[in-house]
Amino acid sequence: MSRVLALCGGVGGAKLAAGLADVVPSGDLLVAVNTGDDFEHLGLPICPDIDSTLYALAGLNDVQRGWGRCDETWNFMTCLGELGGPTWFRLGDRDLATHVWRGARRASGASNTQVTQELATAMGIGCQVVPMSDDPVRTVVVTDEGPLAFQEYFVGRQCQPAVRALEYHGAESATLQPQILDALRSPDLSAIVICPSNPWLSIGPMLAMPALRKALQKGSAPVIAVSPLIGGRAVKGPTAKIMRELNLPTTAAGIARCYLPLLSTLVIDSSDAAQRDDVLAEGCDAIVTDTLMPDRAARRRLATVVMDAVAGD
Ligand code: FO1
Repeated sequence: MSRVLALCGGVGGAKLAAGLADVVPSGDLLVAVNTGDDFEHLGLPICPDIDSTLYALAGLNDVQRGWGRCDETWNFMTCLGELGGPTWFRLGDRDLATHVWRGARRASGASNTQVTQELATAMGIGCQVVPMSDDPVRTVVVTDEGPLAFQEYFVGRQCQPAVRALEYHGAESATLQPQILDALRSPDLSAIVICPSNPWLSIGPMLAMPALRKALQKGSAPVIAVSPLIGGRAVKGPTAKIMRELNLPTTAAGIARCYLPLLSTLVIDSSDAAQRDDVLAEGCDAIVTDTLMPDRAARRRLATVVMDAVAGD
């Protein structure tokens, strides 16, 4: 058996997780998901990255919008607005069922891990999907306008304030989800894949947990990351903007630096092929391939490249 641990958060990450689920036997794939974006809204526990990952793995995600469910309707939001309720954070009618059910299960004592697994099973997902921790970790974006809670920055302010720093409240004391720890200690672990998620917003909260950081430092298995940049830009989201604001080069080498010294290999896009030597100079291996994932075939192809790199290690 050869197990794979994927670290995932956000839309790009969820796409590669779906590709990996197509090429790795379901019992061998564990997808660990960022919970730094989680917050309570209208009395409901919202776990955006878990939901993006579950919807992508189940083929229920909205491809155009990038978040939430496909074939969505918005009657709840319309009525909420008519009642004077907050409409800045949109919950579609179909999506709402996930949050209400998660809230009900949590209120009856189920952990976030249990609920996530129940949701995954109900959606017909074969691989294991787990939150990075069952303890609360909250990403705070320190901006030129002061500290902002993650969703206030991301959705409320549309990522406009300039980022000065990121804080991951609770990460230092959060217990790493036990299945992740088991995978990291397993002699069968063949690779840790860092999906093409935002290094600061999606992967940063995970790496801020000492148990995960230490396990990666020990070299449990090769760490292979897929760069979220294509031609110096993110497909979606503020990765490049944040890199500029943090005075980092918006290049593949800049991404490699986020994960060094933990990183063995960085997969970069063909349009960034000229940056391969810069990545090698950072001290890790580099693989050049097409990293855009517009459809299932592309997701599966990229996942195959990643798994072939692992096998060839
Ligand atoms: N993103 C938005 O840009 N606007 C929204 O109104 C919004 C609502 C929303 C509801 C549920 C959910 O699971 C995700 C939602 N997202 C929304 C996406 C989410 O805030 C971000 O994509 C992630 O937190 C960043 O990875």
